Amino acid sequence: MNLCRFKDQHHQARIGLVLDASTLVDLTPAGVLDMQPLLESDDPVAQLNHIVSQDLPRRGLAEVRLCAPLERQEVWAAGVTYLRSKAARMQESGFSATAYDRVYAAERPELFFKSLAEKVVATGEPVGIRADARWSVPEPELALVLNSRGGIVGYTIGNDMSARDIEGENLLYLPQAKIYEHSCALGPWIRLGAPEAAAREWTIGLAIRRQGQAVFTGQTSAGQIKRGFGELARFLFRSQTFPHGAVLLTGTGIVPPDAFTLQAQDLVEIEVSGIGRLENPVAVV
Ligand code: DO4
Ligand code: MG
Repeated sequence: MNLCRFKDQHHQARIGLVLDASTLVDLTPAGVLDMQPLLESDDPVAQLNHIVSQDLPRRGLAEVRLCAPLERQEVWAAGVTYLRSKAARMQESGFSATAYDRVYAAERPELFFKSLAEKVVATGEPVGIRADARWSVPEPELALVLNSRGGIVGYTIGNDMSARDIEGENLLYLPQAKIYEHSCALGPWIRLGAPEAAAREWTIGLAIRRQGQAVFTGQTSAGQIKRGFGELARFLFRSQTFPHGAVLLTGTGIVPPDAFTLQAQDLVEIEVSGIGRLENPVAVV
């Protein structure tokens, strides 16, 4: 079951349920004006099944603009959860290489703040590459949608855009490598009702297109993530509260070769088999 936020022709944000590749049900007439009460409920899927048994208006997906599927949640990210990410970062970072090695093996995961909800870009909107970076990459990641109790209520797709040269120059520059204008994309919607074991079977694919040609493609599986999803969520909620819930990216397992950097007007496509596709053009910010 896929829950989305969308804007109609009057630019009003609404909540919908995506039925198939071309149709959604508008939940507004059933009184669903925000996602949060659903995400906070004990069984959002049962509630939604009940709601859609009413006769609600349907809309073509092509007629609406999808918004990023979050409201007031903070977005956080886990790092170095795949061997591929550890190896690439050790390679780029010289004197701080051992930090990545140690955090991969440590009990405590790397978790960092990524974005405020209002700064997240939706599918179709541009993701940014920093004007002062020379080496920029997308990071395609499975994202956990967490309620205020730290429970995993769903999944979406995340792009943790990163400036590898800035991170590699000095690990203390990580916030500048990771947090800047349009550096986080989420979408296209939230997949509800999938247990972790099913989500770990999903494949994650990345394609980067330049003038219509694929200049990089890669694939991994969510099953390669070293840590349990519950483990990541529990660390995030240690000594911290999230009254509106949180979104937690789970790390990247796909890293383009070192000679590759994104350029303005590239198109980044991230596909997660159990969710859908997040697509964003690239712009310099
Ligand atoms: O350690 C720096 C960031 C790691 C990261 O974003 C990832 O592995 O996805
Ligand atoms: Mg990342």
